[in-house]
Order: sequence, then structure tokens, then C-alpha cells
Amino acid sequence: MTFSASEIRQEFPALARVIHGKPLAYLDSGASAQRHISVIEAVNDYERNYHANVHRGVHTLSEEATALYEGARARIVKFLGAKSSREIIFTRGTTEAINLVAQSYARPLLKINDEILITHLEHHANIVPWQMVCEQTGAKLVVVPMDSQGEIHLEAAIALMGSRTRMFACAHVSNALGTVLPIQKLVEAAKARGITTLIDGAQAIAHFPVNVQALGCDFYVFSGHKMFAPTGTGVLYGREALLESMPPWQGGGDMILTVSFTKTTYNGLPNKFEAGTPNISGVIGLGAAVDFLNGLDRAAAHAHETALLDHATDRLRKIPGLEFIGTATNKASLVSFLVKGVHPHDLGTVLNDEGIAIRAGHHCAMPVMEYFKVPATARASFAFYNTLEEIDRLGGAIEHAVKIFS
Ligand code: C6P
Repeated sequence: MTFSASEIRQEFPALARVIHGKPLAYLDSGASAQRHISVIEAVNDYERNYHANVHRGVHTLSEEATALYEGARARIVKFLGAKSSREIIFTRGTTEAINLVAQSYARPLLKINDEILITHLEHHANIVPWQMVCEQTGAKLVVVPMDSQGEIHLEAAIALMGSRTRMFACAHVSNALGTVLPIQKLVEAAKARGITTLIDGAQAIAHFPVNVQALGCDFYVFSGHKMFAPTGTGVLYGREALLESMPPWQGGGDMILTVSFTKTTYNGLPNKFEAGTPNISGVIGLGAAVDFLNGLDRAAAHAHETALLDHATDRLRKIPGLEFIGTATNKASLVSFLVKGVHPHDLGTVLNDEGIAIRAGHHCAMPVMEYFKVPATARASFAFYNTLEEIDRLGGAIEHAVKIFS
């Protein structure tokens, strides 16, 4: 297998767009990655030829749709190194997966003054569901501090893992800072203390292989749209024994075996957690994204992303008045920064005029912004389809913006 960014990007139709007369430089894959052609075609093929409801019909189309949908689940099992399809629940995304665990796993378990441990750099999706369950149960949210580089230290986390800690939930990679957390060690420390672990893999899954058994975590969650698959898809991996012990989250079709007005019995895993008609076409697209990633030399793709990150760091560092927010030693695929005299939103607008797409804002990580005492940052996030030339264009366009606003 060989890897070439300039070749692979031909397989992402949206990357051929011209914006304001300039070739699109899409540097916002952290928000949502572009769709690979095989994903678009798999969804198209399903919609044209196989659409029917799943798990319900005896007719050919329903059987075919079910086979495609369950085929995608089988792909995810292998992709994550899970033990069986009973451990893979399809959700609308990372957010829904965390809410499911908060409500179905944590809520029945938590007692007054129990603790849920998260870190300071979490996305709101890994803060608010825990706050909600704390309000419902009288449990407390405890936060592992972050240092000025945007790093989370194992010792700081261990210091807060006490006899009342029931759950440790943290990001694999920070979306606002790019920090890669020492997940393996954090999970080991939590496990050694009998604490259940959830890893938010939203910003990791597209960038490096994840093996949930090697990690040893109890739950691992991510969104399809950040790994080149459709929006409205996501995965909750959960250890079978835990998922088995959890009550259903939502009630409705497909999650039951029998219903009467006096008693309902629930379906087994994974259907117990997939009430209602699912996002069939999206999940089939997610399966196609897995095939695409499996066909890629992922080590080479990751090496290219590291080269992009290094080049961006070197190039942007040369811009007077530019300050990086998030300077962890181990970072993945994004740079977050401020430019003196230019508000991040204005910068985003000027860059858009140059055909360059970045994200400006708080990145749904307001506690991170509060820590660095900034309302927002500009963020350029990369995928393996980006090129060094695009980074050079970013550097030039920021310098242009500085001139406009000075
Ligand atoms: N971050 C970003 O631009 P959903 O919206 O459910 O697909 O993913 C939520 C989520 C959870 N955790 C992390 C670490 C994330 O990065 C995200 C989504 C996007 O950074 C949109 S705010």
C-alpha cells in the first residue's frame, strides 16, 4: 500500500470545489470531515436499490437492507477490535452515545456524593450529560486540572480517583487544543481502582487505529461524520457485561421482544439500545467508510498528518502576533491560535475569501476558553487529504489578514 495525499484527495468530491475563485483548502475536518466517494456511492446505491426498514420485513428488500445494516456493524466490530456485535450500538453520534451511558449506566448506579471524574479539556458533550446526571442523583462532578500547555497529567487524574469515583470520562484527543491524552495509562489507573471508563474518541477515530480491548476501556464513543461517513451516525462501544446490565434508554420499536399493557420484555443486545427506525443509509455509509480506512496505509496517512501539523506549527510560528493555544508535546492534527488585533471570526471570514475553511469560536469547549482567558480561537484542523501547500496558503492568508486589520 502506498499513500499520496494528492491522489487520495481526488476521491473526495467536495475537495474539488472552488470558493471565491480559489481552490478550496478544507481545514475544518475536526468539525466534520469530507465524504469519501465510496461512502457517497454506498449511500446512493442503498437509496436507489435496497431501501426498506430493517429487522422487520420478510420481503427481499427488507432482508437486503438488514444485511447491509448488520454488515456495517460487523465491520465496526473488527475496526474497533470489539468482541462481538452485541458490543456495538449505533447512535446519532458521540453526543447521543455519551447521553446514553450517562442515563442508562450512570444514573441508576449513582448515589448522593458519588463522583464522576472528567478533565478540564472536554467538549461540552462530555461535560453536560454528566452534569445532568449529577443534578438527577446528587452526585458530584470532579474535574482533573489542565496545565498551561493544555496537557492532562496522569498523576493529577490519579490524585482525584477516590473511593467515591464511579466513572472516569475523558477525551482521547481534545478538539479545542489537539492534545492527545495518555489514555492507556489513564484507563489502567481507573481500572485498578474499580472505576468505569468512557473515552470520547470523536477526534481520534479518523487519525489513528483504536483497539478497545487493548485500551481496556469500558465504553468508547465516536461520530461517523468525523471519519468520512454521513452525519447522524455514531457508535457506542460498550463491554458486553455492562451493556447487558443496563436498562434500555429509549423505548419503542425494535428494542422489545413482547409488549402488552401490563408488561414489556426487552430485546437483547444490541437492539435493546436501538429503539425506532435507525439511520439505515447513514450506517451503511459508515460501513463503507470503515472499508475505505481499512484499505488505507493508516501508518503512512498518520505520518502525513503529523507532517502537516509540524509544518503548520513551524509556518504559523513565524507570524508576528500569532499565539498558539494548546502546545502539548503530543498533539494530533489541529492548531488552535489567536492573532493579535484580529478577532478569530474576522480571521475566519478573511480566510474564507481566500477559499480557506477554518473554524472560529469556542469549539464547544467553553471551560478551555475560560482557562486561557479568551472568548474564542481560530482552529485549522487537518485530515490526510490536506497538503503542505494548503498550509502555506493558510500562513499567507493569515499574514494578509494581519495587514488588513492593522
Ligand atoms: N466537535 C468540533 O468542531 P457530535 O456533535 O455528537 O458529532 O460530536 C460531539 C463531540 C464530542 N467530543 C469531541 C471531542 C468533539 O470534538 C465533538 C464534536 C466538533 O470540534 C463540533 S463542536
